[in-house]
Amino acid sequence: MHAQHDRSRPATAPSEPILLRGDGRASLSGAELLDFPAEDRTVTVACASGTRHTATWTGIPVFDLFADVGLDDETTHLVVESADGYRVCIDVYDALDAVLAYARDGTPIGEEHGYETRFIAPDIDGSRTVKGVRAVEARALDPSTDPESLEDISKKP
Ligand SMILES: Nc1nc2c(c(=O)[nH]1)N[C@H]1C(S)=C(S)[C@@H](COP(=O)(O)O)O[C@H]1N2
Ligand SMILES: [Mo]
Repeated sequence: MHAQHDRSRPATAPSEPILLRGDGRASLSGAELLDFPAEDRTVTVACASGTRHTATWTGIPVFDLFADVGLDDETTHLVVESADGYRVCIDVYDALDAVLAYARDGTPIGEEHGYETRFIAPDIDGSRTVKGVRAVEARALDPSTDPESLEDISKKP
């Protein structure tokens, strides 16, 4: 599950940058994303409606993305947002194995779907595997803050 990605496999760079907010801010272009070592995760995406499918996703361990931006020790959650406003809030422990994926079963996601990147983690609900990631923000939430109050997981048109 944590096998290092075979770098000889062709990869297409996502066309949109990913915005990071931690101690600092950064915007990583698709080309810069491909410079990070990638890993594979075989994950079953399961929806409350009953749909499930398993695939091997290739991407960058999410916390590696924050190497230059810096991450507060107090970080409790990652808020992951797509361009259309779909937004989830993930406990950092559930995000430890997460990747920002750009390929699915060896094919760039954008070649087969209407989005190019996906937030994938083994232990989160399918509804929280965000398609078309635009931004990842580290948050230190007060225990009185309901993480779900930061989410918008209503279906987008
Ligand atoms: N940006 C975005 N990501 C999203 C959604 C969405 O509406 N917008 N739907 C979620 C839900 S509810 C599920 S179950 C899965 C469905 O993924 P699939 O199309 O690969 O089965 O994507 C999730 N990611
Ligand atoms: Mo879903």
